[in-house]
Amino acid sequence: MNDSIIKLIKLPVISDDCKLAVAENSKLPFEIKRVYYIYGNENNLSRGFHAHKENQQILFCLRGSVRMIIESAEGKSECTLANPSEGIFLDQMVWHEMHDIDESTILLVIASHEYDELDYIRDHQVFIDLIKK
Ligand code: T46
Repeated sequence: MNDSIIKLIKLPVISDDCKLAVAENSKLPFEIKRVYYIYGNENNLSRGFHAHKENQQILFCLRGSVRMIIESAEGKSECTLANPSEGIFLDQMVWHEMHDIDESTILLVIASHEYDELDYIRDHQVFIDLIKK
């Protein structure tokens, strides 16, 4: 395990009678081109199991929790996200898996690129070969 590969990004939170977390381009490691969210995981299936060649992302768990497994050229680690204002930075060439997601979990992802299936590395052995180069 190499916990230093987990890069958490804390959003500023304004607290009054509720909490308001803000993500602004100028304070992020990339410019936001796409936002998507994942919810309604009725069968508690794990997701991810890929890396991106170019796309960079920050994943937030807005409701519930998610156990993230992360692997990069620097090693492998895992963490659990449960704070809506704290996201995990998924840089280029970071293998990621999302586990222990239940039906009520909501994941929000902000991304540096629009969707492109050609940007995905979905074969773990191909990923390992690329990061060893
Ligand atoms: C990621 C993790 C954190 C689209 O058509 N447009 C989109 O913007 C996205 C994100 C997905 N799709 C299609 C591609 C597949 O046919 O939706 C289907 C499910 O995608 P996938 O199996 O990649 O879903 P996850 O939850 O495993 O991964 C998603 C993102 O795809 C991925 O980029 O990093 O969340």
